[in-house]
Amino acid sequence: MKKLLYPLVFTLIAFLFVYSCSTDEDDVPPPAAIVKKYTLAVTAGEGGTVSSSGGTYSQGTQVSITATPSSGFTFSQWSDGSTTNPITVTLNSNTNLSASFTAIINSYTLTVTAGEGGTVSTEGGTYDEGTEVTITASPAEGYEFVGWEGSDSDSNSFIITLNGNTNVQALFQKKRYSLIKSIIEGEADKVVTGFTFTGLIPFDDNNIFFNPTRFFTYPTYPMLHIKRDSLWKLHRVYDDMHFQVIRDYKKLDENNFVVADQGLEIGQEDRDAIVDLGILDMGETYHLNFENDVLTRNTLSSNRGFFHSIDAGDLNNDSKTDVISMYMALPEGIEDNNQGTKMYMYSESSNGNFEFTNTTNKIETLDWESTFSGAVLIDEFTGDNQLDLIKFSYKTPVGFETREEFLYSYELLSYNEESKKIESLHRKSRFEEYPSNFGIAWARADDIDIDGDKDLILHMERGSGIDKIQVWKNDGVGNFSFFQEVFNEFSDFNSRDFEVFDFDNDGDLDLFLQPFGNIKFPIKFSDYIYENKNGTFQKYSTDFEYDEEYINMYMLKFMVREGKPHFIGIEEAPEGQLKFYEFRLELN
Ligand SMILES: [Ca+2]
Ligand SMILES: [Ca+2]
Ligand SMILES: [Ca+2]
Ligand SMILES: [Ca+2]
Repeated sequence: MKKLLYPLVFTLIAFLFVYSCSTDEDDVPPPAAIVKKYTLAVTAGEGGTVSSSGGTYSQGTQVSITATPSSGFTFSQWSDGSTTNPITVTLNSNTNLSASFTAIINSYTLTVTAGEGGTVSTEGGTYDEGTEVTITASPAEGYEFVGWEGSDSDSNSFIITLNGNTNVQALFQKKRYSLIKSIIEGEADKVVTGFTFTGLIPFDDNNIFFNPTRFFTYPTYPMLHIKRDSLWKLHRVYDDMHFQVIRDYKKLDENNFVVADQGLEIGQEDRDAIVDLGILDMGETYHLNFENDVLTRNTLSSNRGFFHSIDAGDLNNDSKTDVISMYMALPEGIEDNNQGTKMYMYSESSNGNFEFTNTTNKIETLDWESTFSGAVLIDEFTGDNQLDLIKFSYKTPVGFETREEFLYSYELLSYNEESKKIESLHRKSRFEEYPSNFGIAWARADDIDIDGDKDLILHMERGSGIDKIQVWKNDGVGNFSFFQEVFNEFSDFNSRDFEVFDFDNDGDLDLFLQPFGNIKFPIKFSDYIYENKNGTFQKYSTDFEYDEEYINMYMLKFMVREGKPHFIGIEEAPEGQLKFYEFRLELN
């Protein structure tokens, strides 16, 4: 108890002492009041800044803060609800203050129109800045969407974000192609794939003859009649009419045509350097008649051989059609009279009866008969209105010896009234630009440069899929010189045969190189068309392609239907089935 009492007593005495002193000195001021401090924190929301981020201030201090909006924004309000700017804050407590800003919304006009040939999903309207509007263009029947005026989008449907007044127009054009797909079911032993590309004969608007026999491979297959109603349909299989390999054909009139059937490839069953004599199965020259929906066949040649090229015309001015069928050589040891290249001639017995007899004796025997030739052509080349005949030389094939002086040449023949024979007018050899070890295998004549004489387009081959297509120009009397190489071994697709047609409707003939063998998809038609520009062929300048549904296309064959260019495409399909595609081109 004693110990607790002492501090209390001491404190009491001290208090009395202090109190007595105060009462003795009246002017001493009271102790100063303690000044309070507060913090101010100022922040800016998105879209602006504030003049101060705050700090620590004495109680009652007034602080002025300015909120400054960024470009595209306005000041909205302070976090205390005030819209005064600048704002003055009196610090009587710790204070947080935030400025908020609002984006300025502009409104813009969108105008959407459709060019000829289609419609658009919206006409547009007035929208706040930044609004996203989806626009879709829809082509009318027979038209296709090609792009937008006012937008880089190449899709027919795209989203536009409005950041200004905007005009867009959907552009359409007449469709460059229309497609008819026909799936033809055939019996497995009548229809094969991997067929040759030369066995399809587009006979007329509604009839195609197709022999799907393969190169080098047994068995042979019958001729198929493929007929078009609204689709192409397998109309008839000619089981009694097989071909070895149709190499070339020539239409004589609306009912008659002749074909060169080469047989299997010079005994080269396996394409090595050794001629496989044992499997030789040679072809013939045939005349075919198609009347009353029935195809009939007559054999013109009397000896089976490697008939490789055919053409027809009245060569000796007697009004009876003459057919020249060119026969490539057989190796020694087969039949003596079948060796060497020979041209056979078959002539009508009377005008227009299409009954042919062998008239080969009307052709002068050439001193280079024993050399190889790959193609013949009949047309008027010399400016005398009398048909001429050209025989083109071929390279030296495997297993043969050829006289050098007859390589890389052509021979032009014409009818001689005195001798009554079709005689050589001249031979031209050794073209500088005639590439060594290439042979001419296919030829067509047309006036490429519109100067009144027929020029030549030539396919030449080295074998193993190495091909060239060259143009030779006529000097007016049948002397040809190299002009242009249109296609060569460096081109990135396979082509051997070609057709001419005025694709761009400007009066000159353009070129379609018929591609075959795993044609690239999408199918870029423009890769295969060469426009005639004042006599020079140039790749077609406007890209257009088929990309809708994958097709493993094997070949595209040109045909004119109803006056328009068409491509007949055949797809690689399971055995026993053919898929026919008809592309009608609209290039004007
Ligand atoms: Ca004749
Ligand atoms: Ca002539
Ligand atoms: Ca010409
Ligand atoms: Ca043209």
